[in-house]
Amino acid sequence: METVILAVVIAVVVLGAIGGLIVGSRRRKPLPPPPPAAPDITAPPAEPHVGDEAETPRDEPRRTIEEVDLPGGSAPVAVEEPPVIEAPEIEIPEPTAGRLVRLRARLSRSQNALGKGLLTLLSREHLDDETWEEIEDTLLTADVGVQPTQELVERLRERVKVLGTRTPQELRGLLRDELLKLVGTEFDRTVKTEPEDRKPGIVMVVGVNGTGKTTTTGKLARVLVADGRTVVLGAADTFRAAAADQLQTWGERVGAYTVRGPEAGDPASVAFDAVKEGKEMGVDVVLIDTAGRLHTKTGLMDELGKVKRVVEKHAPLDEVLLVLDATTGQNGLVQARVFAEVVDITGIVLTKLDGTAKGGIVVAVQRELGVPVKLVGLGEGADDLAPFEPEAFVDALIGD
Ligand SMILES: Nc1nc2c(ncn2[C@@H]2O[C@H](COP(=O)(O)OP(=O)(O)OP(=O)(O)O)[C@@H](O)[C@H]2O)c(=O)[nH]1
Ligand SMILES: [Mg+2]
Repeated sequence: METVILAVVIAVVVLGAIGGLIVGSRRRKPLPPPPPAAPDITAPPAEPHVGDEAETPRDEPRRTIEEVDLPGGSAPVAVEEPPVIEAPEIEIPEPTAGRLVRLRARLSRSQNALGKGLLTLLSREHLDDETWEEIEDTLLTADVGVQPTQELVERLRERVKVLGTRTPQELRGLLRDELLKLVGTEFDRTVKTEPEDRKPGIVMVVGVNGTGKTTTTGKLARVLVADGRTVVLGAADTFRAAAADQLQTWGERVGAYTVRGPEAGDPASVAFDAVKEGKEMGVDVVLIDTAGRLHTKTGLMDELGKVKRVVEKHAPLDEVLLVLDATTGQNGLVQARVFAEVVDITGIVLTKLDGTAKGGIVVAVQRELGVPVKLVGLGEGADDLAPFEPEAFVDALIGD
């Protein structure tokens, strides 16, 4: 009996599909309020189209094909409504070109003492020894480092002498020149994510606790997505479940899938799996976030070495980014040295440059490792990560 009723219902629905008569659009559930960021929220609700009416109303109890006992099992197929998949709301991050220029105000504000301070000192009428000492102090306070400071002061002294009388314009040009030389314009600062011979590109992010690794990994995923690339994230910080959640949240915002492992599991195997899944999914880049570790803890540093070796069973890493908190100053150099010994660092990310006057660390750390600063973090916002451009950086330091 029940079967007969079901069959009749189905037949009616199928007929309805043909006639376009049965289920009026008014019977549908009201649409949920649109997500705030969806671009089409201003559009009026779509008009019903031919064939729309054939859909089983969403509030109707759903029947599976097994419940419908019809010979041959071919007829009910027309009734099966495709599952309603709610597309997650995915953000389209803003493009990365010129980001440092956009964030320049922040740099200028925090690095005021360095660039403008130097300019003011250099503008003094009499550049006596005391003034040169002040210039030196300014550089040292900004963490430029002893050696680079001495070099810079020496060159400035020389050039100022040659110049004789100086206009403010000349001084600015001279300082810009010398600072640029110090920061270095020769480095290749692109983040390597596109190996020629294979996919995906593999990037690992390392550093001590709280420097901004996970945030940077999330921001970098956004940068890549903005550039039209597909990304898988590897949550190889297995110390805390919250760490994987944090990364996954970043990923979800831009539609990047996150590979995670059990809490307290082996980070190397999560990293390995992330690359494996990235390969299988055919994505462009796999970004691996690692747990913060003190460079003084040998066991943890060994573990990091292992993560790298295990991932390299797939392919060599394209990029190992060391994340340094710019506010920690010279201590960052010690960290850099130890990390570089364990995993070959290919690029430095300097975070929290918005909150320190110690921008000179850019110079010091590059000297220390012979590796370029490739990215800088200039805030907690999702798009506050910028490719490092020496010119924009120096301009921000000394102002226009
Ligand atoms: N102001 C500012 N804050 C930042 C920047 N980058 C990261 N942060 C903040 O620094 C804090 C730590 O960031 P995380 O990304 O969790 O650091 P982590 O290195 O992953 O930390 P662990 O995994 O615990 O070692 C967060 O509050 C971030 O918002 C930056 O460039 N500027
Ligand atoms: Mg983290």
